[in-house]
Amino acid sequence: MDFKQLVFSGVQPTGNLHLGNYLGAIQRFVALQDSYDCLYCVVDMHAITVWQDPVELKKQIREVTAAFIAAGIDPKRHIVFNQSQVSGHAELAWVFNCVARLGWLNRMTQFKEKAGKDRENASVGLYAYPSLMAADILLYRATHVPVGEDQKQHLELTRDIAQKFNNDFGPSIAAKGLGEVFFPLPEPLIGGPAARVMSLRDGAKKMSKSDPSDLSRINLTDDADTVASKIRKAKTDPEPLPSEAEGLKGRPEAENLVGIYAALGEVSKDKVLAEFGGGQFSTFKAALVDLAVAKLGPIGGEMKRLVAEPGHIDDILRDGAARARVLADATMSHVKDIVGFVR
Ligand code: AQP
Repeated sequence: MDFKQLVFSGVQPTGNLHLGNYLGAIQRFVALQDSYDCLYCVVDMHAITVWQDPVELKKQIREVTAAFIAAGIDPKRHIVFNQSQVSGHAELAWVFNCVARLGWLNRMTQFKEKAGKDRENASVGLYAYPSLMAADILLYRATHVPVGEDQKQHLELTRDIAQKFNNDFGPSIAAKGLGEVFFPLPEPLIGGPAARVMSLRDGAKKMSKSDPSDLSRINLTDDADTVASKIRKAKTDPEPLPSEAEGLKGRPEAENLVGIYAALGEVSKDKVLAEFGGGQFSTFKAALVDLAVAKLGPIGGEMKRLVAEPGHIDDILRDGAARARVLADATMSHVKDIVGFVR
């Protein structure tokens, strides 16, 4: 069956939006706007799978929305909204909790990392997070999902859930005249030189909102001096930069900084190394500071301006949610019929 090409992706309002979120996700959301109809969601229901202060959560929902708009997402041409305003996400997640198998969820590495040693004390929501993520995407029968490398496994699970739903309910889907399959198997859009941006302090750890060290990440709202100081302090190794990307193997910190430069400058790593290969890190870092400040400065400035007008952001979210609800309600009516609920 041919599905309408549609992009869906989300970002959690869990504070400290950083360069990894920008290069792995938001910058790519912006680029997809000309080729697809897009839904970009502030996934606040995912955020509460770990404790969030209610006052802070509201601020962070508005901050992620501001980042979307400041980066160049057009909320009139596309749909920008927060998840909790569209009840279909929770409804479909429940159906998917009954489709997904315990064994599948047991394999999810993100749960293991986030729950850590205190697994017994993790929320049920954190465990069931991938079912809700599948619901986010499939509620709109989205075909393409731009995400960072860390979300690859969850995307695979989304495809497994879609496939099992299509198989389990195949006769019911056909009996309702809905074709052979109801849900598409969405394609992850992962790639580019910064699909996994690493911590500036440790090339083996991904850059993350929850890293206790602020020096590990560049926040989108950091001012120019802070960006410069974090890049200057970023961990490197004693060798000069290689002349080709191949030479970055086994040098995670160097590879990370070159990848960041390439993604910000929208060029290949080889092109970056053609310019900086053989040189010292200090020269390269100075150029990276200039590029990062030129690219991120206007976004951070615009975010600060937008969050000062919360009423305007709330209007954008309400309008987006109303438009998302129309699509979501259509899917949920079919899902309820397919599953056999009376409505
Ligand atoms: N380091 C990263 N490199 C590339 N992409 C990244 N993403 C996150 N970190 C990196 C991508 O950003 C999008 C939004 O992520 P999220 O906020 O929904 O959740 P996350 O992946 O859990 O982000 P964090 O920063 O690591 O948060 P914490 O510390 O709370 O776990 C996704 O597309 C993600 O792939």
